[in-house]
Amino acid sequence: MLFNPEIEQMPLPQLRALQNDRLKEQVAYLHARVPFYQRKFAEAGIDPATFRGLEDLTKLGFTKKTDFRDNYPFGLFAVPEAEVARLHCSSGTTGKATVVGYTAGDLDIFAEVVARSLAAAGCRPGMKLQNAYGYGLFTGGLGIHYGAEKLGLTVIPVSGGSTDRQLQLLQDFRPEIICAIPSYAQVLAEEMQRRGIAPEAINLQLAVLGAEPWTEAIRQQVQAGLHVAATNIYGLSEILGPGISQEDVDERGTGSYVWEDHFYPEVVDRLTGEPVAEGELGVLVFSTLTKKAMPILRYWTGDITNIYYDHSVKRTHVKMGPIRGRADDMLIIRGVNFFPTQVEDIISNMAQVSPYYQVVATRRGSLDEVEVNVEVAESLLRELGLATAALTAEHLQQHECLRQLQGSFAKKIKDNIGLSMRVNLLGCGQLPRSEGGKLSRVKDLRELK
Ligand code: ADP
Ligand code: K
Repeated sequence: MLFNPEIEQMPLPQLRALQNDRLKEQVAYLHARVPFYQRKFAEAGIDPATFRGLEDLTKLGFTKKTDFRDNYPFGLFAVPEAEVARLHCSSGTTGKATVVGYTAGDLDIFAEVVARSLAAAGCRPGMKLQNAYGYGLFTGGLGIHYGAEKLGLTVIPVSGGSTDRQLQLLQDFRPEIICAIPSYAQVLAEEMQRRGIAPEAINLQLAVLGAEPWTEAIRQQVQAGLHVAATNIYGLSEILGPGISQEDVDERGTGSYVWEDHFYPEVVDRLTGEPVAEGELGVLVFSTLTKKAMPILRYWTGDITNIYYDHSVKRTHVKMGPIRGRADDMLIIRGVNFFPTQVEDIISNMAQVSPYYQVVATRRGSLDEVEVNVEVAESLLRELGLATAALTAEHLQQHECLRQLQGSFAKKIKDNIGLSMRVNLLGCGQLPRSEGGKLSRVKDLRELK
């Protein structure tokens, strides 16, 4: 079933013309309303009166995450605050950094593209969907929610976590669909097996998974464990939220359709910023074509992937491959975006620790874990008579102040970043430096990649 066959099967020349018209409109709209883009257009020599559309788009520089931070909170909005119907933040950012807004019309489009996505995933009106995406400032929960309602599904808004409750509802309410981050779907599958719940005891048929990278191996595991067909949903807050692209249930493994009538994709070289040939890997860049509260042009997602037309008979829209990595040091931990510099910001406000730290991500079972190794400030170690020692569990036992430091640091991380991390305190020079005295701040030891 196609939710919007007219659009999803629109012949490419017609789709291109539609994108072109919409882009021209978006440029004129931004030019009239948003100083940030007025400046960017002036720098690029773009004048709405002569702008030809898609062919002129590459003249414009990229919009980056730092532009959101610099214009915090509402500097990129194109409508008065009173016309903003909802605000969200990108996951992993508490308050500052990435705020996004939607008009009532934007929310309709959000629901439309999620409804399209769920239909492509195999969902049909009348089915029940257990939504294990997090509800709140994060776009995932509510984004899926309203799209599911628009498609005519019954939504069970359980949100993330509490595995006991998830498993109970799967057995009692018997939903056909689960939406979750892939690693959490793995947890549910493992828990079912551990508790001896047969896949037949639940009624799942479909899993719609996204918000973090995943692999074919994970797909196989989830499909076998939950007795489902599992498809990929992709998105990001700066452009909208989940529902920017979606895999078709009958075309699993061939890429996810990008809803090109609303989001114009480009893939560019990570170093030069130049567009690459169709199918080549590079950084994914999006321009919104219809947004009103916060239209964004040429947003540098940092996600590495490729886009290509595979001439499927089902839809005309372009497909994107799985996300292969990041062009920056962002980590995605249990679906939550996390930059190691967020730890650095906390450290720079704590006198008792040194600037030498390292973030180590591992995957235990199917869930990501993060440890922060940090060297204690030399002054504090001197005070304790430990300046030359490698810190051990015994030292922590002897010195209450070290235990307190460990606890308060972990709490600051949890409060500011929203993720629980284990903190390990080290002595001076205990972290390995490379030749220039430099330390690699991030070690991603997770298998996936
Ligand atoms: P979301 O709620 O869709 O995760 P965020 O703005 O919190 O939105 O995070 C967006 C980022 O999450 C993307 O830029 C990408 O790195 C990652 N992401 C989202 N969906 C997927 C997916 N299906 N596969 C891989 N990475 C994804
Ligand atoms: K994410």
